[in-house]
Amino acid sequence: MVNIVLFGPPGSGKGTQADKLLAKYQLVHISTGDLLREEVENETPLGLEAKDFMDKGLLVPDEVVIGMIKTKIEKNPEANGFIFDGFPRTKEQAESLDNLLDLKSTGITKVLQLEVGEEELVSRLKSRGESSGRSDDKDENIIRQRIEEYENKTAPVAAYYADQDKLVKIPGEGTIDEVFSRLCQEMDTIFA
Ligand code: B4P
Repeated sequence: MVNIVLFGPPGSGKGTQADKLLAKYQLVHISTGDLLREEVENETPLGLEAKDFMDKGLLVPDEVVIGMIKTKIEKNPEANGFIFDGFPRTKEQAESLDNLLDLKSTGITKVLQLEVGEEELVSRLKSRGESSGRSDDKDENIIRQRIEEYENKTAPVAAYYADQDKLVKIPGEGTIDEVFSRLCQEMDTIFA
């Protein structure tokens, strides 16, 4: 199996690039952001709990997110591999993911970290907020809170994967197609 983590701050292009990578490499996409938004839309107990955190720009508690990932992995027993988008976001999530993949005798192949400057992140998310209806993209203070949450809790996860020699940094600025072609260069080294 080939299991990829798309890593980076909010607005760095994870969701955008995951969609393009799936089409090319036939992997199963797991986005915790999408899964959480689905729960919120369906007003499930999990969604109602998550909404409070998301609307404030905070991470949803680990146990909630890890449970969702476990279910999604179990629902795809025939997958050739997964693209994890927006997960893991804490060291505890990273360790749990290793344990879940270990049960399938597999592990993370590579972590692709998209690097984008803060002002570019804010500008992308604000412009998505004008059309997407996403409550966490509308207010600049919430956007900056999400970036701060990333710096404090998520950025340290990069060191966890760097220690395992799995982290590759990719410049995330430029057009969507330019970033995609940089990601494909890395993906092609795996599938070569
Ligand atoms: P996510 O859904 O993961 O949201 P995101 O990080 O903001 O989005 P993403 O990074 O995928 O968007 P993209 O850059 O593609 O999380 C939302 C919330 O859910 C979190 O704040 C948290 O509360 C919760 N959550 C999710 N996962 C969690 C976890 N594991 N643990 C705890 N809580 C969790 O797109 C942004 C915009 O940029 C788009 O409009 C796009 O078109 C544009 N764009 C992309 N690439 C571009 C480029 N190269 N040039 C110009 N614009 C570009």
